[in-house]
Amino acid sequence: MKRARLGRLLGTSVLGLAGRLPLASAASGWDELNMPRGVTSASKSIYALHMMALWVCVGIAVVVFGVMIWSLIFHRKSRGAVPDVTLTHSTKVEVVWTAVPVLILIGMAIPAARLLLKINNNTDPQVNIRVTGFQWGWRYQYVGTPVSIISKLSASSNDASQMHSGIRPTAVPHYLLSVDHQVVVPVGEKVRLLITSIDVIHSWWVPDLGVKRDAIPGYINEASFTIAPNRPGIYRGQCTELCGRGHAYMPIVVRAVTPAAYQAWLKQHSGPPSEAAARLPAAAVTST
Ligand SMILES: [Cu+2]
Repeated sequence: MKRARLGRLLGTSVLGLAGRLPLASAASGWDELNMPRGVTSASKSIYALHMMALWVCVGIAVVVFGVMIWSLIFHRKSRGAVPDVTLTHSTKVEVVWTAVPVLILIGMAIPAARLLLKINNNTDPQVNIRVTGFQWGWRYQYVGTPVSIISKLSASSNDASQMHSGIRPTAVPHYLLSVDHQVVVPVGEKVRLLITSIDVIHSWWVPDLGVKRDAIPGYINEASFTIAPNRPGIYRGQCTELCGRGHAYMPIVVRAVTPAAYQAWLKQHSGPPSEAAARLPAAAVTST
């Protein structure tokens, strides 16, 4: 009885946690427990590599635990098994158990290295965006245009996060994963991000895009992605470098739109930079 209750409790907790995974996208069932497939060719390749490594691990586990369990059952002392004290060294066995793991590792390293080269190819972008992390938000400057936006936690999430606000966070849509100004990008075009920071180390992470790159003061890190033309939508992420007390309050929201809608959006926002954008460093220090 007790065991059944414990099982139910664990099941409920695990499923409850999975259901609440903040960045779980439209996945359902078992997919919620897995990493997202994403909407870029890089994210799909990362997912495929992850699944390949998973199944290799499952295969190894089945063989290793299979032999262990079989030995425990059929070669136990109570069945009359006696330890082999004569076998102290076997060159053949040592060669096999060294060569097999090496071959498995090489087999996994080759596609992993290929994919690393592919996802780090930042050449020939069609859109360049300079991303600057600050405590606590992100500034996006569209290179070659006057468009510059500051993206901070949405008012609804901010209000609910205040102590004694009386607002239940679960009642707020996309709590801590919504912003006041979303970064807009076109689908089907290669977007290159030039990522840096003005204070401490942050990290720009949007799982559905397959992008996670540190924002380091004094350095410019590059990352790029191309969202599949048939996947316009909203993609959410977070800062993933512990960056201070407001670390949990600097989400990222990417709105992917058609190239025509993107051009229209650019035109609409091509006025002089807002006052907030102009005084970013001071605002960054005082904002929460
Ligand atoms: Cu941060």
